[in-house]
Amino acid sequence: MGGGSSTPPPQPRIVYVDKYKDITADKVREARERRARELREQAERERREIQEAERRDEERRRQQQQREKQEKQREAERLRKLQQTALGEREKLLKYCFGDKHGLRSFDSLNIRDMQQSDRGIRIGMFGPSGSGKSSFINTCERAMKLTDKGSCETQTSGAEGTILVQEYLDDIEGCKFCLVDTRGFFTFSVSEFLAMTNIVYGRILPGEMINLKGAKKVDKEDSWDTFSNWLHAVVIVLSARDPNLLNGNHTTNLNTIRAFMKPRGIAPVCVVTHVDEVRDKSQLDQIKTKASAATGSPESHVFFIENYHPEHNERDCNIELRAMEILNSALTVGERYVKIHKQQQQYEKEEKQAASGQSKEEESIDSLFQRLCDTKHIPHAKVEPVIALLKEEDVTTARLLRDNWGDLEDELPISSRMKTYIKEAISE
Ligand SMILES: Nc1nc2c(ncn2[C@@H]2O[C@H](COP(=O)(O)OP(=O)(O)OP(=O)(O)O)[C@@H](O)[C@H]2O)c(=O)[nH]1
Ligand SMILES: [Mg+2]
Repeated sequence: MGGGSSTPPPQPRIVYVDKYKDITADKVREARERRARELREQAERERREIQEAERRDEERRRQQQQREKQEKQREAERLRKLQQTALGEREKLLKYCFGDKHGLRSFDSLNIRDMQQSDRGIRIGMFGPSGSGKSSFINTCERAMKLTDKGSCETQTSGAEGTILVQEYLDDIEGCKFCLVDTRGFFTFSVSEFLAMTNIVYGRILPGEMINLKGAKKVDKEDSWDTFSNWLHAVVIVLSARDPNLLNGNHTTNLNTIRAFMKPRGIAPVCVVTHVDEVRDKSQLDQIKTKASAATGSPESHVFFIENYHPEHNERDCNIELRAMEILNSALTVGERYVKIHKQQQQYEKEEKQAASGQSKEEESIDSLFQRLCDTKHIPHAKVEPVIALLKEEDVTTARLLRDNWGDLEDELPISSRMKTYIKEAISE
């Protein structure tokens, strides 16, 4: 092969690059400064973020406090309004006069002077099984009406079975035109207890009187107090929400006789169900209401739940008091209606009698007036004969003359004050 001199292959050229050749001291400084600036900016950002988070926390706390404060203010305002409402209701009840509920116009043609002049006004009786909370309910009403922290009615009494005690409450409030009548000791719903109840309804038992059902002390008709203003005008049946007899329906049978007694007479009872605080499952309340209504014959609108004041419950609770006053108002409403029904029945009877005898009221003779009195009040005629004789001697021969001269005659007549009340009632009818 020609030549033979061959050129050696080119050696790879190695170029050394000094990658730091551009790094001047300035650039290093710049880079450091940039880095420092970045770090500073990051620190600043983080600081701001922390500050912002703190500010947000603070804002949240402030808003929470604000909300709590507003909630407290709202609560205080709600309480103040409740207290005002309770005070207003109390004032209204203290000023209550007979006829306020239905309006006096609805009594236009009826003689209601006895109710208007009575100190006690509408008498509201409490009935119900022993321990149901009658006395506690009276205490709750007393505390609401008298603004005291304790009622005067004795509760949880261990009254012996077979005796019933009747006591009046709220009659001591000056000018109060209704009172509550407590009955203590109903246990068995027996015939004797039913009779005792009717005696209480017709005012044949004086407040403070103890009835012994076993007959040791029978109600003496002569001692009775049975003018209409002393009857019960409203009945409240108190049942306990924890009473098994209410829940299993036994009370519907137990109270049969009482319902049968009240309905035709126009007595519509109000039902109060106590111990509602002890009903844990509140969804049971509807069922309890239905059962209480069936047992008492009260429409469901007249069945009220209440958690009574307990003797150790010293703080006032406007909700409890408002409920108690709502019940009182309901009792006054049914009471007025009962008075109206009773007076109308009386009036119809009188008109029928007058029509039958062909007499007009103004012409009624003294003999006929006293006969009527003896019939309605079960007075032996012999008792009134001396009075009739005396009146005839004075030429008082008609009911009208007796009425016109009553002021002069009243003190002269040789009769008891109870009889005088009867006569006064009869001539003013
Ligand atoms: N938790 C609670 N206890 C009540 C309530 N009402 C009454 N009590 C308690 O039940 C018990 C009986 O109440 P009273 O008021 O004495 O019952 P009463 O119907 O008057 O009973 P008698 O006079 O025996 O016929 C007492 O211990 C009361 O404190 C209520 O609504 N809730
Ligand atoms: Mg009692």
